[in-house]
Amino acid sequence: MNVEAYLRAAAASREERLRWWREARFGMFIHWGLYSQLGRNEWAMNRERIPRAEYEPLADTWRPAERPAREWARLAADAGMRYAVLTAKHHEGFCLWDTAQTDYNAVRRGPGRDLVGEFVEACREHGLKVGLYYSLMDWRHPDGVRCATDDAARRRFLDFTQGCVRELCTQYGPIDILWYDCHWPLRTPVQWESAEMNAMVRALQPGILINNRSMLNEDFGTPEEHVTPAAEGRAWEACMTLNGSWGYMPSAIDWRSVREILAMLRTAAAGGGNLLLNIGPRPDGSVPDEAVERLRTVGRWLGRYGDAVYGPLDRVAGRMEWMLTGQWTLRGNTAYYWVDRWPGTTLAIGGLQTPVRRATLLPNGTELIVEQSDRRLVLRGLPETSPDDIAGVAVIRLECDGPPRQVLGSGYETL
Ligand code: FHN
Repeated sequence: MNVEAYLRAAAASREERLRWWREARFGMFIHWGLYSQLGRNEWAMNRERIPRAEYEPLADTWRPAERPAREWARLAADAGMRYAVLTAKHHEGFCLWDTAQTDYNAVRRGPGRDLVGEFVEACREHGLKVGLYYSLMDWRHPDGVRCATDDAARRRFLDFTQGCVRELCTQYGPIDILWYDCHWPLRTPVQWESAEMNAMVRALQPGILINNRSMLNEDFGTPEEHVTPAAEGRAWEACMTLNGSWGYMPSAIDWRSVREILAMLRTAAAGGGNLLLNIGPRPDGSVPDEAVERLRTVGRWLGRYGDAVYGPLDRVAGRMEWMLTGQWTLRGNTAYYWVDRWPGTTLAIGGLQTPVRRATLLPNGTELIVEQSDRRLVLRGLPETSPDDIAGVAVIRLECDGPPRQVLGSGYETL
């Protein structure tokens, strides 16, 4: 395999393949598996050292409700999410599709159904792009550990892995995202045959996006539980939980607020990245109320202010300064100021170098009075209190005479 040729070819088509994804901005992550029945996070088997004989009967007791993926897809669409990624196989090794690689799968065991197929169908019914998560690490496969020290075991495990990935790329029509996870116990992409495997994937799914967790950078980076922009030009997607647990865990009660979710979304939008926000459905597939409430509220907010989030945006870093009343997203000659601390009837912004032609309040475009000197912009005619009754995060659109630029120096000069 000519790995350099593979990497060059993948790079050549990358921006075109990424176009829809960059503009989509926001996706749903779904962690659902045998572990959901325990309700103690997807790592319970490992952290509690649950014996295999005690864990595997979960494969026969699991009885998901009728097509819960439709509820997820509808919720994702209501939340303003444009794509969804389902754990087709997590570390526990249970496959949610009808794989020929192992009988430890949702068709042959308890569910008696192709849960991946139901997910793909539901996504398409709701206009969502389809992502499949695949854990390279496998706690159940007999070669899942010894593959690191035994060549024959590694060959068998790679054949299993590549067999699973091939099925996911051939059994469900167009797949938009392949989301690998956890490369333990192998230590290099050569050991994983990552280039060979991903070349197979791209041959089967020419438009697919592959994340960076098969030990090759591929199409996008995946900061986890923090929203940290990658270097300019590098696509990235922050994957985040709503309550600190990926898999269902009712005792994880520290739910992120809508305002925290909007702050994550803004940081992603301002940094040229995406947000993949997770739900951990109950074993029957239903979604915890806390998640439903938050996601529907975020969707209502995006229905009003989505212009500041979706589509091609410019990076804020290096162009705008931090402020006390709000934060920025940018597109061309337009700046969106997300006001999460409402200042009252007047808003002042220092250091804006670009002339502002027009300032309006989204979503209805209420005109604001613009007073601008070379040192500060003052907007008057604002309502006394925040006009956003959803999350108290209003957005002011500044239409400028050029790409917006704000300079406040070291921060110590004032007058
Ligand atoms: O161990 C997994 C974890 O369970 C979860 O799936 C996250 C999601 O990105 N990935 C791994 C931890 O990095």
